[in-house]
Amino acid sequence: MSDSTRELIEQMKAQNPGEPEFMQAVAEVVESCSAVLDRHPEYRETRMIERMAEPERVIIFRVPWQDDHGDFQVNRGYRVEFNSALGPYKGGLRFHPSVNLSILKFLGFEQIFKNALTTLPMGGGKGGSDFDPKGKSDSEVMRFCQSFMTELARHIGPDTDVPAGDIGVGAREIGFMFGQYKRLRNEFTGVLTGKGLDWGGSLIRPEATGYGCVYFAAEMLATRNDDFHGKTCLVSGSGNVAQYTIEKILDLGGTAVTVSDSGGFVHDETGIDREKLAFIKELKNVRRGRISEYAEKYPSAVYTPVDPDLDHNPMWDIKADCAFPSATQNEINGTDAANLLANGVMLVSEGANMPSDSAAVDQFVDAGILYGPGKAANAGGVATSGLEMAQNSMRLNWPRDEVDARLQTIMKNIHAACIDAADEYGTPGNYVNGANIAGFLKVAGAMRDQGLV
Ligand code: NDP
Ligand code: 2IT
Repeated sequence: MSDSTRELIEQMKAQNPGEPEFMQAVAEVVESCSAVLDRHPEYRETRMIERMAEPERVIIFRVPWQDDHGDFQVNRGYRVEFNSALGPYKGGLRFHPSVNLSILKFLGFEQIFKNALTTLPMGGGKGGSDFDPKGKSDSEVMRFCQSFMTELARHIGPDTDVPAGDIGVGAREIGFMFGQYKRLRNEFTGVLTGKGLDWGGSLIRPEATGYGCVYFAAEMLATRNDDFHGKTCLVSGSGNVAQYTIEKILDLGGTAVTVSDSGGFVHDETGIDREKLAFIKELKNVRRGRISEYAEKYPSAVYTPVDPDLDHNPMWDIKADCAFPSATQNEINGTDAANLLANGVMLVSEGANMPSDSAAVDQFVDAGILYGPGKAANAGGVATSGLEMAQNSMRLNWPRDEVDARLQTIMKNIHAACIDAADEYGTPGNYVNGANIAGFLKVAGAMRDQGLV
């Protein structure tokens, strides 16, 4: 790392104290783009990186609601409107007790580059709350969502800022928030994506992140004349992204052998087939149960609860060919990465956002495996949100095959853009540099054209 890059990172750290996740995401982009700044000194002179790392606007608000006992509750709501150079702010809402400003700023920052890579006209944003939907009744979730939207509604709109789902926000929450927005505004518009199919949603949006992540992985494998047939895959998480990752791995001839939640992981050596996947979907989406139930139902599986005293996750120490982290940030640390590599993993495709910490990323890149960072590999979700916005604007619904074909083309193009940028800047095969540079160049060009705003 050059002195000027190190200085820039240190200066930004000083400006953002107590925001480790945000600084982790920024430092990676700054490092990747140092070669771009050398070639484009005008971007250094116009402080392009510093401007990109400052959100255009951060909204923080009180979310009061009443639980089923009639007790008063209060949570904190956020929307980080990070960058609108390419289009309306676009990005998900996360409801999880761990949510804080650092996490939402890292997610919003990565979203800028991810959305640029999709080639669709979307800026970057992210939001959410420290509300925990776990253990809450449907009525409690509805009252929370209505209160959250009562404030958020004044800041968003179909041409301003278009939120969607993320951890803890799925079809149910999007429905409650959409209903409240419509009531407040007296407008039926595409203000949220991930809507129900009968009221403005797009086919393939629920599947898109997982499917897209596997399409991206298939593109990476194709660079080595390889494919999914016979590949054993580790998948973490058991939510939206994990479920459709497992489904597409099956479609393409591979086998997923793990699935997890915050309580622990399940290892099913015999593979998660379609019947078992249907059980996971029903368990997680309908009954909202724990993944340990999988091992109670299927004797071929072994459940291992999380051990907080371990410095690594034993799930990443299972022999496999590919890994699809699909739960949350920093779920793979340096020890996990070393275990994956020692066991012969040759591909990591990130369904989650920033699931590998920086020590893990360095090891994957140094080892020269096929490593697809989240902002490229999981861009299929937001890309299909962009397709939902397009359909809403036209007041049309495209058929399933058409949306899926567009998603596949977008993932292919993102893969090609990463490869081209990595080649162009002298680090062939480095998808981290490729994604960061290709995304940066597009956003920087738009910011340059639009002047100092
Ligand atoms: P879901 O809420 O549907 O599922 C999240 C899964 O991850 C659950 O199994 C959950 O377990 C687990 N998980 C969440 N937080 C933690 C944690 N702190 N420790 C351990 N496990 C955890 O969310 P999604 O599937 O939508 O999101 C998963 C990841 O994919 C996130 O990183 C998200 O940002 C990213 N992503 C999502 C997109 C989308 O379209 N939904 C698009 C692009 C990226 P438990 O139920 O026990 O909490
Ligand atoms: O991280 C992400 O890209 C998402 N959670 C999806 C965002 C979106 O607007 O569909």
